[in-house]
Amino acid sequence: MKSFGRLVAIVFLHGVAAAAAASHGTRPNIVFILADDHTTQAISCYGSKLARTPQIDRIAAGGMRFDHAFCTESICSPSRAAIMTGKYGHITGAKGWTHYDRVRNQTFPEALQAAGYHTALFGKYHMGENPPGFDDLAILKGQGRYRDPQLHSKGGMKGYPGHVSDVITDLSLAWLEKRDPNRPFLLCIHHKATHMPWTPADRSAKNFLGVTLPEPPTLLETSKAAARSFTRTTIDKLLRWNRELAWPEPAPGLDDAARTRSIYQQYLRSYLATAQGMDENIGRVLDYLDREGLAENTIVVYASDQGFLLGEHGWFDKRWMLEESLRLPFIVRYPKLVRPGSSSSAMALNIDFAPTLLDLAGAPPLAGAQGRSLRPILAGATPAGWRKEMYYRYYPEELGIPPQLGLRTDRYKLIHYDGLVSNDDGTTTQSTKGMRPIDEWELFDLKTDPGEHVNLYHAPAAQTLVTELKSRLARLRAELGDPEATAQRTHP
Ligand SMILES: [Ca+2]
Repeated sequence: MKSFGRLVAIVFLHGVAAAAAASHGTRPNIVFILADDHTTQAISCYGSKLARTPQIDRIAAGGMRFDHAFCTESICSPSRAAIMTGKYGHITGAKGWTHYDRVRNQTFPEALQAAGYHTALFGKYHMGENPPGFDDLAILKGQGRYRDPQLHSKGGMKGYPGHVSDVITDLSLAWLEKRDPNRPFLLCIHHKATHMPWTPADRSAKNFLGVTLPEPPTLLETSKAAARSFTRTTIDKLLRWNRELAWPEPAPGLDDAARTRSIYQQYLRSYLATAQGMDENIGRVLDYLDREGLAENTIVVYASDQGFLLGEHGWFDKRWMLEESLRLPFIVRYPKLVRPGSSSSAMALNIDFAPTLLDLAGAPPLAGAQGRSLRPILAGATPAGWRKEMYYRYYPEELGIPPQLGLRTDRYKLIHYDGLVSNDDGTTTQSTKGMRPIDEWELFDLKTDPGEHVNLYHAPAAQTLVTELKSRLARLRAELGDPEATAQRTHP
């Protein structure tokens, strides 16, 4: 009967914890789960045919799925800066690989900490070490690594044996156990998954052995646009990272198409298995909230810093303003406010996350935040006049992808590729030779051409529309305070 005594003790202790949890009034706890490069095409509640993500689906089943959530600036650091500050990179300084100005830009964790929240972050930050706003933290060194990661905490750098998704979750659950029960909490769980080099735990990799994934119809597409023609994000180029990926080489003698198909299968198996391990770990956190009676008064957010191309247009990567990479998964569960199993087609941006969470927590808004609180949408009523367009920037030239900016409306997308691009096929991601100027536009009608295949920019019938969209782009850019008329030109 030893276990009976233990059970009584557990029930008692849980009762104490539940009572203490209720003592901070009605202010909600927040679990903010941020994935890296996890895209909606790989998430089953978004209709994926590639894989099941039962735990992410569980968040959606209990809350609201946003079907038109977008990032304002792709790649890890600037999107994370936008998420933390609620502002664009041209305001915070987080353009490309530069970090946001911490002195001039408060983050939502800082605001919540100041409002009395107990705060912690475990996992990837990628904007320097020791960010303000967290009572406790353990941050991956740089990008972090999948196996036996090192994390920087207030006690210094420390190595942790195991797979990074498990380690980050172990640290998060241990923190929940020892948190201050008299205060509401903010727990940021920032996964490394599913960033390259996709390295699943062995248990996850086994589940995809011998699995053949469906191909996107555009896997073998070759682009005619000059701005796209220098990219090194074609599927066959993934093998340049094979020192880290350690994938088997495609069989000798394959033609180009068969070789691309073979690499695509290896890519998807690795990516999806890495996601599966993260999904399992998300389930451990949801189980904890259920077990401790915390689920009712805890906002659970699942998001990624941007989407990713999974072979569409023949590519991997995230920098393009195309739908697969511009769109990010964004799901919010909050039983006290949000109808379970609901979805919204309202346009939500990563800069909305901070204003939303502060609003829901009853904390003051961030000064100068450019995003808006999604609270009314979460409550089931999209305000009249809610945004129908968004502004996108991508600054650095990398992987043969030119700087770009653009406008996405509820129907159209206008992209301006403007800057230098390299056709260097070297082995580094930062190219310094073979630079050439690009100044090219694309216009897509997302209603008639959701796959973004037909560039209407030069079509005579589209010229009135082009003029109107350029005007809207200029107006939005001015409203957001972006001083650059076009992407920064560094060439003569
Ligand atoms: Ca990312």
